[in-house]
Amino acid sequence: MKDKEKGAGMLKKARFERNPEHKGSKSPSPTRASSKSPKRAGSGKMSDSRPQSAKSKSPSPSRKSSAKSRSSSGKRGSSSHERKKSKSPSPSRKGTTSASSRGRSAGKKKVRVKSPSRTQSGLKIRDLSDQGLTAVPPNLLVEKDLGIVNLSGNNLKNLPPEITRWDKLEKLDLSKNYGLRRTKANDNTSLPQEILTLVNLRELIISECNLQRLPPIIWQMTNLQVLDVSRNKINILVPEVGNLSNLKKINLKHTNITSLPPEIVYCQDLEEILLWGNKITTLPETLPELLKLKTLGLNYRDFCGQMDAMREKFLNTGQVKSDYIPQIVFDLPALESLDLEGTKINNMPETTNHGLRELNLSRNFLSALPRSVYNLNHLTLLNLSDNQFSTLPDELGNLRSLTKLRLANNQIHFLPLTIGNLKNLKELDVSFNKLKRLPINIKGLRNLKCLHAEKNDLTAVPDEICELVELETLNLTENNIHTLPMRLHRLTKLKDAHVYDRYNKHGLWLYKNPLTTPPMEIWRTDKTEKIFDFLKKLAIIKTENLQRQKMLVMGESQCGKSTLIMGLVHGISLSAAEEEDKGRRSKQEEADDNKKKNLDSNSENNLPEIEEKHSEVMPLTSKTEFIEQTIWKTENMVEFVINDFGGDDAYRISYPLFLDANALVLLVYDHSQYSKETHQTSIGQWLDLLSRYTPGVAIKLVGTKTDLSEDFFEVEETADLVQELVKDHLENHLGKLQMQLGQVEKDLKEAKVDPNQDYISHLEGHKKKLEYLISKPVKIIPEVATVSSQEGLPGVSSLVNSIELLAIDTELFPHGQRCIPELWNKLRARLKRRSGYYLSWEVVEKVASNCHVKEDAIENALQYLHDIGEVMWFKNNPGLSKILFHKPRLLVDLITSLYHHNFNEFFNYDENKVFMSLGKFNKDTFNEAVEIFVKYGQISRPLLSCLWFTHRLTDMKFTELLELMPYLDICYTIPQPEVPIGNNITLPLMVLPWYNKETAENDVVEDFEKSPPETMNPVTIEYLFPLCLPKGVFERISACLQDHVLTRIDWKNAVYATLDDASFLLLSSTSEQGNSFDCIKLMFKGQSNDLPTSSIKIVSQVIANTLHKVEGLVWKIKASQDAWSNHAIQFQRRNIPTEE
Ligand SMILES: Nc1nc2c(ncn2[C@@H]2O[C@H](COP(=O)(O)OP(=O)(O)O)[C@@H](O)[C@H]2O)c(=O)[nH]1
Ligand SMILES: [Mg+2]
Repeated sequence: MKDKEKGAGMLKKARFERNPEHKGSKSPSPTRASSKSPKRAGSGKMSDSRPQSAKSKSPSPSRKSSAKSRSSSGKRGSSSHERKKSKSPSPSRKGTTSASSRGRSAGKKKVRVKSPSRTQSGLKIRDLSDQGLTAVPPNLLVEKDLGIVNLSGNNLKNLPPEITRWDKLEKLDLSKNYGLRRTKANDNTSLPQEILTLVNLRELIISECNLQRLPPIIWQMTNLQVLDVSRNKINILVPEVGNLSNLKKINLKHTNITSLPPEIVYCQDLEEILLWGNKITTLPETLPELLKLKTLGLNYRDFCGQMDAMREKFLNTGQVKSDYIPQIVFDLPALESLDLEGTKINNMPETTNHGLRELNLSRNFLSALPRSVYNLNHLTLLNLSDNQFSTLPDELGNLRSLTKLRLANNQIHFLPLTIGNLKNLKELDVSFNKLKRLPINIKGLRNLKCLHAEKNDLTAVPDEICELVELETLNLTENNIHTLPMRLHRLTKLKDAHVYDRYNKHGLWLYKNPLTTPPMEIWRTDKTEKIFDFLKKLAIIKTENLQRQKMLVMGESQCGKSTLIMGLVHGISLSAAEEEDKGRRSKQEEADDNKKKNLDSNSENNLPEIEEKHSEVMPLTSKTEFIEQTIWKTENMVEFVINDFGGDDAYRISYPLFLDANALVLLVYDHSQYSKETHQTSIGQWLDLLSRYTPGVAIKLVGTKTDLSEDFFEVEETADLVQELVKDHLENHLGKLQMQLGQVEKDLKEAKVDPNQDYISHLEGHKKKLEYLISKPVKIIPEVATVSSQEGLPGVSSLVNSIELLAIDTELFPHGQRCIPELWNKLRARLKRRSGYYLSWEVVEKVASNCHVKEDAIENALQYLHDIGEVMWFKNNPGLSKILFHKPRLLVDLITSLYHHNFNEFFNYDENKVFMSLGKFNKDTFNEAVEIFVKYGQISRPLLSCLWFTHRLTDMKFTELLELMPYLDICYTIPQPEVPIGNNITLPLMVLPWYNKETAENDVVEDFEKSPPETMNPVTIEYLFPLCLPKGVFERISACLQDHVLTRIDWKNAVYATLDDASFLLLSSTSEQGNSFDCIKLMFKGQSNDLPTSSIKIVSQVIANTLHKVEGLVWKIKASQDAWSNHAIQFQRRNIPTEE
């Protein structure tokens, strides 16, 4: 075995030296690369020079640079998806009967839940309510650390002096103890003097005790924050209440009082005064001085209670002004809710209730509001229903906090345009008005869930309503509407029609309209689906000039992509396909046999036309090779070319050629395998790939295999999780970009201190790129589709529906609907008729001119043909932009023949006669050639002929293809010696760096440093990738370097090579743990102390060009001042200088 390896090494050695004469023992041997070969290679003096390019320029003198290799670490924000549920127990509510739980307390014994025994601060809670006690139990009196004592519903006459022991008591409930009642004015025994020692007592409940006077001692309990004296007929609140300076809430409901003492304002902390159930006639003028008063619980209707019919009529017609609501109500600055419903007012004074959140003015005689209402910044609810408004001012749009706006039953003719500013609005009720149309600005109400517009004079529904994607209810009953907008189906949350939710109309309501589109049999339904389907079809049919669009189906291998496509295109389910497949397989075997027999007839001159497999059912049993292309026309005649990507790793390097930001991506994941843990492999890495290569691309997520799921809810839950994790993923990505932007801005500032133009330009370019990428995130189409390819294809038809709709969405795919000159179709047909693998630009121009397509239209025409998948044209790829792949299928085949997920099956010498007949291999030479290929990616000419045998190439075509391949950036070729030396069976002709399996260890760097001239430190340039380097980029750099180096040794992660005046080591390191950036390190050694500027220029230009091809990639270069100031580092995209 050892010997064999050595032999392979000997053979390979020759491949890396351009000058066969120098294949001396000191030259590098790639097989032994890991064992210090760079050193030896270095000692080989690298004197070999390529005969083709006699570059000889003495390196320019420059200071020796000592760029330290630094590695900066970047935080990769780990996103946590656990939603924190922090529900703190609220024992104080459960343990005692508070005023608010009145009414429930009757049944309390039956439903008594185990109350918590401690307060939040750890004090004891004692609930002795409804025990029939006549005195406080002695054992309670000796208890320490009591926090809450509930003695409600007993028959206590007083509290004993021993309560002083309850020194920590916070809350005391004495409600419903009728024995506490005292009639004599000076009888103070119910609450003893000792209660004043309870300095921690914050809350006292003494409601419903049948008191006629409150025990005066209460007014000395100045620490009280909550006082509930409701349901005692006290008739009057004494001025001493003003002593309670810490009071926050006072409950005075049903106490028979008619006013409040002015002294109440001394309770400056008051937030809540409850006065319901009293006949309040006046309020003290001082009330507005309560700056914290949020709630004034008042029955405002009392103020107009005595209105006679005559006066009411005058109010209604505006002949008199309503002025009986005390002005002070409108002057409470912190008031949160004001309910003046049905108070018969016809005007409202200016208000200074700046804290108002809810304002109910319904059922009055109002036709206008004071301006100050429109400045209520916190207002969330405004109810003006049942009034006399005929217009509303533009200022309505100032109320940006509004979530509910009720305008029903007025005389409104039109809504102000500013209504669109109410971005937070969830509910808008304009029913029973005189609206003829809804303003188009209504589209601004992005959060609207409910729109009531019944009983108006609407003659149409504006298209803009279709933007209100949160709508759940849209009531259009009794209007004059003939047609519904075609895009109404976008309102996906508008699911029901003509149903009730409790007593409210819910969903879409259309009764009592002269509707013709859709017709009655369609719109009379309780699910909007039928209506929407009708409208969608209509929309698609009415879309003119809809062109074929490209769809990329991506996702992990075996997640169900190809099966899904079968369902989409042919409506075939898995089991049906398996049946069909069986039949086909036997036919296929037959055909294969025939093929093998015909093998020797590969000397034909003409390239065979390989038919594109349009719409042909693909075999199921075989895994998808690199890419399958299928043309699909939906029932509604929306046409796609589907690119089904083989998910296998082997194909990753060639993906970029087929990714397309103009296409719709179906990102497929296996629903049954999906979890938070598998997110990265099943979805995350694909999002990363797409963000890198096609910023801004539209992505629809599709979960397959839902049949393997237990129930429907699980499917929904998983889809929700997907949505959440994807959102996090993209936010995380954006966060990283923003962090980088911050960093580069900082770097720029620092760089300007000691300016170096090249470095600054590099940073500026970096900054621009980051800004561009931040502005162009991939677009995730809302709603994850979930499908199964089992019987009945559940979910597939709705996926088809949504794909069709995406295709006609001009915002997403503006190019999908364009007018195409007839000539372009002619051009297409003529181009397709040409033979060969690709067409040169001259041929393209000739064909175009024959079809009368003008020169300046060629590019547009080609772009169009590229978009619809008829040709492949890499407009932005400098090497390929002047080549046209007029038959994409052939390009796919070409790549597939080199990158295969299952070469083991193909490389079977005994089964596959091609190796013997075409490759002239014997078993040993074959094994050797294969081993070199799968280990180092080196392919010899005979092996390549075998891989390409299905193409039946002539020598000329073979050479032509060989010349083409390097332009695809996936491989490089090696010139063959003019005089064949020995056995060329293993002599490499082409190298595919992707296959190289040998990793360079750390010692290559040491070796490089020690290599001669030993006294010199290498110049180091680092490329840092804060967003990780996609797979395959390093390999592409490796391939592209070939044109510029003299000798080289390759590893999987490194290239060591020589140029005229220097040698370099290129090393890629990826950070698996994510605690530092991916990095490509470039180390140079010149022959003297001078900076090897020209070599650095060449190599850094190759790197820059390759990196620039990845649109979404960002990188930062770290290098010494020296390198920057000599303009050595190339960082912009350029054509590589061939001659210095
Ligand atoms: N149960 C179930 N199996 C499926 C479904 N779709 C695909 N499969 C199976 O999943 C495997 C991979 O499918 P395939 O379409 O080749 O995956 P691809 O690699 O993503 O193209 C095959 O064995 C299919 O039979 C599905 O909806 N339900
Ligand atoms: Mg597949």
